[in-house]
Amino acid sequence: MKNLSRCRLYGILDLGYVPVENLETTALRMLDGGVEILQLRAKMFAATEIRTFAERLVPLCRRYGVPFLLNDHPELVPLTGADGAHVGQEDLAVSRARELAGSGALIGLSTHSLAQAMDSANSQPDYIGFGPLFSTPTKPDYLPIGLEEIAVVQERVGLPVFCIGGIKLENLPTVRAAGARRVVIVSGILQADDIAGYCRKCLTLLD
Ligand code: TZP
Ligand code: MG
Repeated sequence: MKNLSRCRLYGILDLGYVPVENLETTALRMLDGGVEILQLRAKMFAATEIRTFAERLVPLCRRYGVPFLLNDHPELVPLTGADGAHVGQEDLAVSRARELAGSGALIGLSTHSLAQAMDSANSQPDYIGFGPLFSTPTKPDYLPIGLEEIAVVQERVGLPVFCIGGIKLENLPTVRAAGARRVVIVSGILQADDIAGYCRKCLTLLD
């Protein structure tokens, strides 16, 4: 499985954008396009349903050697064979998520400011998300934090930093120019006519 520090493009399969019947086909398009981490985000589904979705996605991600993470639900990691879970500032603490997910699981943490990013040194996730950089309908209640702090966060936080929020192919050069090395893209990928092609173009810009 690919080492997180070598991953540049992190895709989230968000069931707010994708009907459940397209779960596997969408995941396969993302994987074919080269996403290097895949997360399932299913905010409006119960844990029992998320468990079955995860069981469907784990073998696909395994085939590509791509880490498969669950948004929230670290307790489902040992039950589904997922590689880890991602928690937000308002969710379970990273340490508790690690206990539930089991040893060796990857735990990611959302951060929304320089202060939260710096504070992640205390909770020791495996990576942080940093954003939203731009306003985004995927997470509408959060204030955009802009591009100014990306470089300093990457410099000071001794973890892989994945910039997130409103990132699309069109603004990726600007995000790169601000210093971002790794990004998470949700709606840009999921709303593309050619998902695999879109991912490939993003990867080229991230090289
Ligand atoms: N966390 C911070 S912004 C965001 C999340 C989950 C949503 C990113 O989605 P999009 O569609 O790429 O803007
Ligand atoms: Mg959460």
